[in-house]
Amino acid sequence: MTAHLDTFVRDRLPPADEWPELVFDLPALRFSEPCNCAVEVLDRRIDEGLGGRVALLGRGVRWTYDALRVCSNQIAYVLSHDLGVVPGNRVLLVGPNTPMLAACWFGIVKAGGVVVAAMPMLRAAELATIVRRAAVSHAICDARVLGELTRAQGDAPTLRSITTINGDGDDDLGAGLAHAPAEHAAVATATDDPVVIAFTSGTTGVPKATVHFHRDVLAACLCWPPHILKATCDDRFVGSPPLAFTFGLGGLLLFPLHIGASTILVEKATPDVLPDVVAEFQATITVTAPTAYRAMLQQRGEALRGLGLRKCVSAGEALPAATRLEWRKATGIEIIDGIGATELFHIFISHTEGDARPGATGRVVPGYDAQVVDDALQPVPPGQVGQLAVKGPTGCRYLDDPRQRDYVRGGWNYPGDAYVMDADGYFFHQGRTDDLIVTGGYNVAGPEVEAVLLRHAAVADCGVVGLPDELRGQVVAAFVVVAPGVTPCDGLATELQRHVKDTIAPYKYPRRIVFVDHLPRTTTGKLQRFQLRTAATGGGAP
Ligand code: 3UK
Repeated sequence: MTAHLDTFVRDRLPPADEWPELVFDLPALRFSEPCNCAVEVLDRRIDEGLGGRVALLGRGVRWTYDALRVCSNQIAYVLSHDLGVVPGNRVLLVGPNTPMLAACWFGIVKAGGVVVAAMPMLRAAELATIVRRAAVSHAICDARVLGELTRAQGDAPTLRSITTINGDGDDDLGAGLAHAPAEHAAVATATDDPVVIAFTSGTTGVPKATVHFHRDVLAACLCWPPHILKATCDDRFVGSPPLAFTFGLGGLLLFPLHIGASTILVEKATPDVLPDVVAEFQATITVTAPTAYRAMLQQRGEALRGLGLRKCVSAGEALPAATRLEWRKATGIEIIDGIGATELFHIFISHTEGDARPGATGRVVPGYDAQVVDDALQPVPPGQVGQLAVKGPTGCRYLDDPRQRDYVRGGWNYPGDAYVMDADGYFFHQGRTDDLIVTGGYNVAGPEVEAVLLRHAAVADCGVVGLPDELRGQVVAAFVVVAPGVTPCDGLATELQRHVKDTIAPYKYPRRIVFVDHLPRTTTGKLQRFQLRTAATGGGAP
């Protein structure tokens, strides 16, 4: 069965033999038809009697579950009745994290639409690419993005309607909501009707469009959150990832609401202001990237302890042991690390606070299965480096893309990460397989060297990559941001090299050290190692 009248996405899913094997072993992962995940995540809380509790907080906003449900019903009504959205249509959603953006997510899903969320800082050309790839018909954008999106429309003929939010014009959604009824039935979608198209955050190459179904969203809510995060309905979530990134969509919207907790959605949650936002809204759980935890430590130090935080989640890239240790020293909190991927929707290897091992991402999350394999895709024994393979209730389905056959092989998903698993089942990240440094015949994992450098007091942040070298094939090069008050000089470079040689095998030491003001990162906090490589080989400043 399907509720989609527009079957564009369903028609462009990969052929069945290219899908990952899907595993639904956890008893909680039995879904009945029909299934609209907006109803399951949001409306069910009202059925459970939580309607009067606070769902969303933001600047000047405090919405209960009841209020959010009504608002999302009204948005669904306006989309279906006024704007002509038909189940299966793709609806672009662009804007900074705000309560209204979140309400629109639920409204689109209730209208049977497929949400195509995009980061608000994208420019017209990038927005046009997304609109064309997903054949988007309708867009809801923050009023401040309207100019850019209107420019994109010229290059993206499928886009026939743009509605703004958080604006004050007549064409703003706010005007339409005034006449919309509070009650409006959600479209009775199927468990396997597509509901989200997430574009990969793109540390390399051309973005890929990953399709997730209603049941995938619910599976994500039922695996990592209850088994690892273990938040309660009294928690208040806050953090930096945009809702356009599945890390943010899950961590800052779906997971809190699925358990009746509150989430704080603010436009600016960069590390310089995040501690203030935590204090202002009395947040108990932070969701952000390792680089943000490091920056907060640099800027606030011991003052972080007074914030009243209970849990801290890190994902997006490897959490170095030094950052984990420093954060615990400053706050008393053991960070929960977890690796997730857009293709798998959310986190599949992680650990509880009591189960943390410095330098390890954790163990496989209940509901998932993971192994480390060699080039022939055969499992390697513990202690040996190989490629990470994973499967579970969610998995990779690219929209009409031959790269499906690279990501999924033999039923397993291959996120592109090198890992070592120890005898206890802990997974240690060794870098991206495309980032592994080979120097003089030795394999060096950039993140390992980064972790060592970060233990030095003069280092605020760093990125380690391989640069081409006639003699060694590649040399290990470290791009270093020094701590406040430290002056970069040759003496410091020598000192850092010695520090690495004293701590790990000397062949891993960075033969080249480049001091930089900042590192190139994606908006989701991921270090763009390819930028460091191209900059250093003549492509301009990183
Ligand atoms: C890297 C990590 C080591 C890794 C994401 C949580 O990052 C997310 O999705 P993306 O598609 O990137 C996936 C890739 O990022 N990575 C992410 N987390 C970690 N490496 N340790 C980590 N803890 O290379 C992975 O293949 O942007 C993260 C939840 C949802 C997500 N989409």
